[in-house]
Amino acid sequence: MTFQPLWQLRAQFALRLSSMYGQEVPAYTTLVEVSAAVNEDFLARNGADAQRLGSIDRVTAERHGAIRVGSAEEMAQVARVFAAFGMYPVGFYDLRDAAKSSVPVVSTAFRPTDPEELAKNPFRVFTSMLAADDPRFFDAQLQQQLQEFIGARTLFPEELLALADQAAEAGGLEEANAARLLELATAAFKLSEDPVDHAWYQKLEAVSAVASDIGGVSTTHINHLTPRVLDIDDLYARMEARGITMIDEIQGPPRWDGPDVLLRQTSFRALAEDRIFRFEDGTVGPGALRVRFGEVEQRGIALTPAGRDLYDRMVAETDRRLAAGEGNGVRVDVARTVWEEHLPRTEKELALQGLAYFTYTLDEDALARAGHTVDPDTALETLIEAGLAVPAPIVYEDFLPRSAAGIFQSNLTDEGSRDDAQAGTDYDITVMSRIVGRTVADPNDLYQRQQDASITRLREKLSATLTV
Ligand code: OOG
Ligand code: NI
Repeated sequence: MTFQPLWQLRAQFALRLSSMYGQEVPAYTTLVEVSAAVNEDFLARNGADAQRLGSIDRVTAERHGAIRVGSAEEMAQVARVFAAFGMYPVGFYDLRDAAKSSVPVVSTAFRPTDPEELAKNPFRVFTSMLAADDPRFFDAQLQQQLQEFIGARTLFPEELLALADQAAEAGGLEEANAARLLELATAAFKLSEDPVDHAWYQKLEAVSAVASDIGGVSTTHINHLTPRVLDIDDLYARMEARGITMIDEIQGPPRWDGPDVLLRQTSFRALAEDRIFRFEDGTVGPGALRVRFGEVEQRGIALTPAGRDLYDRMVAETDRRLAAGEGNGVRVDVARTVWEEHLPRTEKELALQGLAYFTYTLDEDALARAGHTVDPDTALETLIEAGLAVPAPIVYEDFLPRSAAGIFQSNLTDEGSRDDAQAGTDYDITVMSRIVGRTVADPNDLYQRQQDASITRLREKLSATLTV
């Protein structure tokens, strides 16, 4: 019997979910095929440079999933399941205020946090919890009904939770237990064939289609599973050429002639899926729901808080110019102009200005040319400028609230309803940590730690202070 460490369990979990979801949503399989072709062609065009933001093996296998749960209790349970795959909560996203329409959820993402673990398999799941206690969306009676409905269901059977705890504790499982864990964990995210209570579903849908997708059914399911591409513009064009209509624009940064930062995403609209309903007269019959969609992403360099401020200002500036009627209303064109005016054009410049995260390695040849030694008081900046310290980008492993809201929103046919005269309930990263039962990491701390570790190695090698 071979012992399966967490990363192997994670890699298999991602594969299992992918094949299950591909059977449920055939268009996803098309998306994966087109993504693979885009990546192969990109690699052929760009050679070794293509792999600066991750090896082709990692990128080809890379997925993020999105799931939605209904209560703090369910969130705590799903956190236990993900811990069995070495996936831990990172980042807090409040989509209630990020979206114009009614999106009553708060979210985190479960993912590996160590660079080596990310390199082995970076599977991550954006996980949203219904803010069922927020009176802007749900009145007292609906809150009560939601609590009862969600409280009465079991998303994750005891056997799954026990095996998950065992895996997390031991850092893996023996083969037979591993197989059982994978079977139960995958099944927990399968689209249910249970009849959907039509009246209840519609009642929630009037508030928000997201609320009905979460609280209107007896189980949870994968909402989408997202492959990563190295050229999202190429992907977009190829999908449209195949007759698959994508949302109007790619979310996040524009395509431009400089470093890609953060995350660019796009999706195709939710497709009608057959579901069984139980109607008010007691009859059971077929119907359809449109909640699951296909999404694809391209990842760029992680930004420091200073870089993120600049990004936010550039987004605001893009909004301002668009509102003023510039660029014929085409966001990406306006954004590209703003990017060209404000964002450094090279990774080296991003590094020197402290706008993005990098790991630094020593160029031994450059050191030899410099006489094998550097001044002990040298600043890191000087070494970067002289080409002795070579920055390698740290890829952004997280999400963008505005894009997430845009993705949610582009798939809602209805605005839903919300009463902004009411005060919303308070959620933040501390509250989320309490809910999931472990500290939700701040993504910047993780990137900073990785960058610092590389600088420490340089310091030791060069016996220099390398002030930053
Ligand atoms: C999650 C939407 C957010 C992303 O990639 O930003 C997301 C959802 O629809 O449940 O997945
Ligand atoms: Ni997504």
